[in-house]
Amino acid sequence: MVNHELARIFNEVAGFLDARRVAFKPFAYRRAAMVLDGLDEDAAEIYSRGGLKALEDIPGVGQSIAEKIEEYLKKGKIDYYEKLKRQLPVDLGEITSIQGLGPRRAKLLYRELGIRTIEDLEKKARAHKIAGLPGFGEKSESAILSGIEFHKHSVGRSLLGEMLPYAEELVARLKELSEIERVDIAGSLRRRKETIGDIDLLATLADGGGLAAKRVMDYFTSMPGVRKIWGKGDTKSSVALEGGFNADIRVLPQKTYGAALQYFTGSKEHNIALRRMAQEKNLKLSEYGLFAGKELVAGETEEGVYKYLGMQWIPPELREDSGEIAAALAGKLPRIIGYDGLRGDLHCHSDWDGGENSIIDIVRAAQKNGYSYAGIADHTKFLRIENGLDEAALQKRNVEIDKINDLLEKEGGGFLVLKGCEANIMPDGSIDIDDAALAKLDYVIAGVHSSMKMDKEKMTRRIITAIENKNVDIISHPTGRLLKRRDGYEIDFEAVCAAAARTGTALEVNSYPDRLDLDDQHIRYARSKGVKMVIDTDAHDIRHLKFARYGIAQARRGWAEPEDILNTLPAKELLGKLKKY
Ligand code: DGT
Ligand code: CA
Ligand code: CA
Repeated sequence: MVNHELARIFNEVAGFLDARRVAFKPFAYRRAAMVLDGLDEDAAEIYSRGGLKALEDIPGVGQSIAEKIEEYLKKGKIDYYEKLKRQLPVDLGEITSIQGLGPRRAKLLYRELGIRTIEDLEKKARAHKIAGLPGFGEKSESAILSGIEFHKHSVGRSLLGEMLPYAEELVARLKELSEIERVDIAGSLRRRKETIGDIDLLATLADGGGLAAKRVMDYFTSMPGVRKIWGKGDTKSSVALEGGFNADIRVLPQKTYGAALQYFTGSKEHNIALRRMAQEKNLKLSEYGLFAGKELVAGETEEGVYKYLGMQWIPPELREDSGEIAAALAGKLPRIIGYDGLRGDLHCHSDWDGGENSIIDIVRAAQKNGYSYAGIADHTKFLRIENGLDEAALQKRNVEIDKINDLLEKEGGGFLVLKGCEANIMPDGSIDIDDAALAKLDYVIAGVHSSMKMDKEKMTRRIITAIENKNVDIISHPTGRLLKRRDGYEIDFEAVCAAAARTGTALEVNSYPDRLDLDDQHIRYARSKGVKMVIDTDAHDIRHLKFARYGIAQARRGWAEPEDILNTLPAKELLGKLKKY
């Protein structure tokens, strides 16, 4: 997919334009980047299908951006972007990934101190050169240093939501090869970790033979999108792909494929614990199989390996050596929620608050997804930049929802649009919109969207005050973290869960790829305290509805069962569980 690379370029173009204080255009580029990132079809395919006109049909892509896409497809680069880069030769994407540094400040840092990269930035910050610059200070200098620390931990890892679609595409391409019998995603990606180091693929061949394996290696290392070959062997190769991802493939014998799949799925910690357990039973477990002495006793299937060890098969999402082995031995693994377990999404933003799609479009997409309800949770008035709705606008929107529900009823029923909102939790814990307006809704989500740098005690009190509000049913993205960008705000999560359990307030598992908030640990803790959760997507575009699988993955990693997740219920029962009812 070139979409990813184009999105990266357009985001960077937006940054360069921001740095020059150009109005409006940055917004257009960012929007195009967002749309391209969510697109199912490769821009190269769209272009070959219908040329420039077809590119212009992509929402958010006008003539000028379409021409740049065309230029990229033809020449592999975009002159306009190259020119902007020459004028401000700074690794903008990297520097602005540091919390608190926008394009304009990056430009200032370049002009004043010649900072081009994160290394330059770190040097100058350590030498106390930044605190004295206009608009900076001691505080922002130390914030930059802690931002750099954070960046160091997350660099090199990609979001599950970026990596999984990419890996699935590789799998689909490999499946087209006649030599290949079976191909699987292994590693952290199969375990659906929230960030991924590299893509690990495993394959078996239709009929052994070294020549067939060689053909797979040739194919893999010369696929479109391969930027660099790290290694190419007879049965194993490793490449770097556009977008900065690395991928490995291993071709393995059928007879022990299950043992290899088990081994290369990991986690390393799970494997080590499992191997130790096998040893205690006088068995030897490795990627080559499970052996009693010299005899291979299991290995063709993964199920067979776990079974021979006297335990339940463990879903990959649980393989982190955090109690799953003991549970599987006792036959007591949780019956975790399935990927088809949701009946609706409660966190969709419509065009009423500047989202991409109308309510009826959201309904159609949700129906296509197999859902029986969609909850419209538009922003409320405090968030002016997101077109937050005030009381009157919310009321108008409710009237439209009523009309749509009438229409759906006439179509035969079976689908319900729910009236919600995503209100703002103000620093004192109050909600930015009148109680009377909230009371008219089916449910209320509330979240923190401002003043995030509060101390732990204050932030905890802020959120608990919202939880105690009788109109608030769900807390969105409860910890506020953004993967690879910022840690969550400081909260006493135990106290938040205690308040949620006491009041019957649900916590959200936000499926948006850079949020995944709550995370697995929080989910596991919350369910142990009887806190109910909802998995939703925070969709600002109907394409985002498919993000639900990332939230579900997170819930599975948190050992959540269907009973823990309220939107596994039909609409009526769901509403019955929310505290307003
Ligand atoms: P990543 O790529 O950093 O997100 O994490 P993984 O888990 O995909 O790790 P990776 O790609 O280094 O290795 C893939 C799997 O191979 C890993 O999950 C378990 C297995 N593995 C790798 N190294 C070792 C090892 O030293 N011991 C054991 N037991 N297993 C290993
Ligand atoms: Ca990996
Ligand atoms: Ca690997």
